[in-house]
Amino acid sequence: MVSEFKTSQAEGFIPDFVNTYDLEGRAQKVIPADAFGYISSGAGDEFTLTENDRAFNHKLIIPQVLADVENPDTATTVDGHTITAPIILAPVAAHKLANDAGEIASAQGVHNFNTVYTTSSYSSVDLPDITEALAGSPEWFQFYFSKDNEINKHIIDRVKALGVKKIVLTADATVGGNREVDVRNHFVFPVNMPIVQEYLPEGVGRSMNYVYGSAKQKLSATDVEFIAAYSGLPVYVKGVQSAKDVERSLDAGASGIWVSNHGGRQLDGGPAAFDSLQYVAKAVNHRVPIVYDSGIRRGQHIFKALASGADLVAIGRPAIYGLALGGSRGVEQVFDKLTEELKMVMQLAGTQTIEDVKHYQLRDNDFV
Ligand code: PYR
Repeated sequence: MVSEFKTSQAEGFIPDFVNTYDLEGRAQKVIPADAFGYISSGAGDEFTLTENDRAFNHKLIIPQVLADVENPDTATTVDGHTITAPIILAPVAAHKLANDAGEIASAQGVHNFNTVYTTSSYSSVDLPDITEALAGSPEWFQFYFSKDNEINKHIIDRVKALGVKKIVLTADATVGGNREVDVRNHFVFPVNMPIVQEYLPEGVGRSMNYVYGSAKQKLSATDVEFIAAYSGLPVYVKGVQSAKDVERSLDAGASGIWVSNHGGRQLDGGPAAFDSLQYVAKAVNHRVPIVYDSGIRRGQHIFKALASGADLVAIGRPAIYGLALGGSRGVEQVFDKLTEELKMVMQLAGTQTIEDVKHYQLRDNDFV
């Protein structure tokens, strides 16, 4: 058994918050070392994790002057709901690792900012409490699929009853990546995962590999078809980085594609997700919306992702560091900071609206 777990209880705006990169070192001081290692690290040599950040330099935003732009508008529409900016919360396991208030505080922060919250199957708070804290803001549900379809049906019944708008099938984590930091730290979850308790009755004291091993390994197009047919909800496939997986997903009835390499936590040695985005966008060819995550730390990253084919970007670690340092206010502040940066980039790039950003032509960087 794990000994009693004590983490941050912070609630309130984070002082001297300059950019999201600064938050990691500060969060490290308030999150227990093994939990911080789990959140922050990537797989193997962390090549892919590092590339996620570097790859944004492969494309350049050329300033547009005399562009007749003032006070750019970052708002966009999702699920018939106008959100403050095209930045949503990615699914992240066990927010209680970062703050005692866990997903409740994250959901409140997301609601206060006004965007979409993606509930992780491995949340440390149960579904109704997250939905209540969201107070009507759009909620998507990220599925880690059970091997048992009766359990899957029950989970779908629960999320549908709560009014969840979309189901996101994470398909790139059928086993854990090579999380060497967790191995060195002997990391096990000190908190439960109530949403999946039917297939993971005792989450406390379990390693990430054990948790992944409890879910389904042999995912295929049939699983996408099953979720779409049983739920009647739009299904997004998350972890797509190739044209082949775009076709498999769309043929199976997916309503959206989520480009991600899981924040560099899964297949080390793979491409930066941003480098994959252009191939995926070409293959999707505007047939369905694209969500992008992995490495978003700056407003300019958001601009580049939108100009490369994404409709929305999702953030994980920066929001979790905000949660650790400032609870719901910290989460809100991270979204606010990225929006403020995006707005500044939009002005300097001569783009008034998010649609303008999506039509903006980035220049290839021939110098890297
Ligand atoms: C992760 O640790 O990356 C999960 O998605 C659970």
